[in-house]
Amino acid sequence: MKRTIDELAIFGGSPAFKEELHGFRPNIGNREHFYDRLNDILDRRWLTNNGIYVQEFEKSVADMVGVKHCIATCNATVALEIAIRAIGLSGEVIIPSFTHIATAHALWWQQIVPVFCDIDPLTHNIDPQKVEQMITPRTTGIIGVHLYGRGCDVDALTEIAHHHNLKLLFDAAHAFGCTKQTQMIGRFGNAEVFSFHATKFLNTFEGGAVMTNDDDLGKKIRLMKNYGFSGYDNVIYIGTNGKMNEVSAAMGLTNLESLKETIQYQYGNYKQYQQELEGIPGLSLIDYPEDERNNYWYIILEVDDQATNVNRDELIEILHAEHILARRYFYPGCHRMEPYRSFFPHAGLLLPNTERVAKRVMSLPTGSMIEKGEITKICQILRLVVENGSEISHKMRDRNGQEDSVETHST
Ligand code: T4K
Repeated sequence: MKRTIDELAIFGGSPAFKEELHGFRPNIGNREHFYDRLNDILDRRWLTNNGIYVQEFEKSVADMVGVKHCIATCNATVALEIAIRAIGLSGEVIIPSFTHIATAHALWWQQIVPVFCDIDPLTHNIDPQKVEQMITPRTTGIIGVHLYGRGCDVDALTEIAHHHNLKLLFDAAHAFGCTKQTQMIGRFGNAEVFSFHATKFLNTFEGGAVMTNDDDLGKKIRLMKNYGFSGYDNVIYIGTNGKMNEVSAAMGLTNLESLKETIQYQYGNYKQYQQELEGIPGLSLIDYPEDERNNYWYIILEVDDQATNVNRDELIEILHAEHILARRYFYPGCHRMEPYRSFFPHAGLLLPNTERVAKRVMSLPTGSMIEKGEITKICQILRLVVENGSEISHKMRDRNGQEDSVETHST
């Protein structure tokens, strides 16, 4: 355990972890079950194109969520692109800027303008009151994002969509296994999209799915993910190759078997972080309402640098030096990334909460690979740093100043 700031790796001490502690080590279920499925896939020589494992995976997910149609895809970005097209979005679509760039790119990729909306500073989810202000005659829809698996204000967004005759889609990339109040996420809007990427709570290596209760839409999306083929030689829509393969589905089915244990483990990590960080001034964990189900996959720390005296970026630098790979999800906000930054250079003026939150949050390492003792070590470092915030911050700024001047002299 480090007791003084001179022991911190940033000031020359040895790193707290020999190897880098990654944030999102994939959850991997029972290997024997996975190998059995893999062998079966190889024996049967059916690797993709709506194989039996994809069909079983789709049925399992649909049953679990309680939705009529689950259309598995190769990833969530393509699932979003297909859903956006199938629903008929065009012109402008309102989305939060505080999300992964995939939400915005899925629109722009098909010449639809993402109109960035501010977030609620408490939940970090899109603020429905601000949505109303962003509607123009060109607006055709809204994409809500259930950030960190915490459901956004579905009721308010549904009402706005109804009132203005807009389509409503949800990016539920983080929210598999979560509820909004008592309802499983995946059931809302015209459609919802899950991600099953390796770094997600439930993974299929790469993968995603569109969920919908609309029979016609479900049918259309199913055709669109297979180039629009309806029968061997008949294409009836524009389409793409968005198919999930059999190995991915086998991984998904295997991981579904241990979903309960995975959530329990995650919940344990979250509770441990919560307890061990308690009372550290200026550090607060995003909490998940106890009356809603969450997968607890994201441990999000908010840093109030007025109280900690070190800012979020300095904290990240300190943690990285200790080989703790905390991440700034989702800094700096989509509006500050290309091509949006160039097209809408002043978008930030309407996004004060996004700008502020994006500078304050970080995601801490978790997952089934992390041990209790490792979480304790991370929390001890955070406590040591905050207890000595001013001194550390001065030391880092002096050091950075010196490095700058060395660079200036040598150029
Ligand atoms: N919408 C939202 C709101 C999203 O967050 C995302 C994706 C999407 C849509 C699009 O979904 P997909 O099309 O990807 O299905 C990662 C993921 O690639 C991305 O899926 C995810 N969100 C985003 C939040 O995180 P990166 O670029 O930050 O990942 P990377 O490679 O830096 O990995 C993160 C950590 O996980 C590292 O510490 C390494 C570790 N890791 C990663 C992989 C891939 C492992 O330990 N093993 C692995 O196999 O984007």
